[in-house]
Amino acid sequence: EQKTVLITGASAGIGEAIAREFVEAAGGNIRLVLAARRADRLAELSRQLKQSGAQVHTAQLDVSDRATIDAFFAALPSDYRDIDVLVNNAGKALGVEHAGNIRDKDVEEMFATNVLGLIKMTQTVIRGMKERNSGDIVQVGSIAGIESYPGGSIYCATKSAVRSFTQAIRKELISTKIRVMEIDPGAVETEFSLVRFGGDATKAKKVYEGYEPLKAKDIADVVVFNCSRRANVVVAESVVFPSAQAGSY
Ligand code: NJP
Repeated sequence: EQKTVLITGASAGIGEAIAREFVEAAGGNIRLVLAARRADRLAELSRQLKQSGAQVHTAQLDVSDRATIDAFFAALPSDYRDIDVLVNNAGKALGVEHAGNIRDKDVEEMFATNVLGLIKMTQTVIRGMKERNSGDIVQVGSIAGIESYPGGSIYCATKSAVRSFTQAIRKELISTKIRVMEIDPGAVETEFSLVRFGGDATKAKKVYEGYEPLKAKDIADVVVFNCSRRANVVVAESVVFPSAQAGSY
């Protein structure tokens, strides 16, 4: 059966790896909706995935601009509208300042992207899933949502908000065939740190000094595995981090 998978933040890192992994696992028999702000990156990824047989719709979407999310869904081609799997992956941390020093703008951007955008995407997709009584929702959270750390106050708060929201909707949907899953990565080598340090590659690299971070594919493997369990099995939360980080969890 051909599934339609919608992934936010598909232009890089974990989202891109999840897209590749879904296509590989389905042997190309899949429809993907790839959304992010960088349309050029999505176009290149789409070109590659189509070569593997996937049908791909790309859409420029800034999830932090909630007013545009309805228009994004309205513009989906008809055969991409019944979303079987939603992967809410778009997200970011900005800075490592103590709470009093974090700029309002960064607080707002983190909440708008990681929380408000994710909520609106989920609410919209749930409506169709309820009508069809099927679907998988995958939230990309973080170990930061389980255990807070200095310098991460706002980011941690956004990810624990994701976790609370996700737990509640899992319970709300308990009598349906909609599965609600969360994956909480530890350190993964993507553009995440580069974004966090405003493009400063030297600072971004220092984050991983002394240990080997995960690859985006390590997370993508788990997401696709979880979604491919038989319908009665819900892997509610997967916490996945590099072994050297285990002691800090
Ligand atoms: O980061 P990165 P990851 N609207 O920067 C997109 C979580 N996580 O893959 O819009 C729509 O390589 C951006 O695309 P673009 C993390 O919190 C990570 O590591 O074109 N999309 C890009 O595709 C996040 O939730 C680590 O710039 C927006 C993608 O998001 C998820 O993993 C640890 C957007 C980010 O790719 C993926 O992050 C952890 C917007 N407003 C949790 N803003 C880690 N890497 O160590 C950004 O615990 N994007």
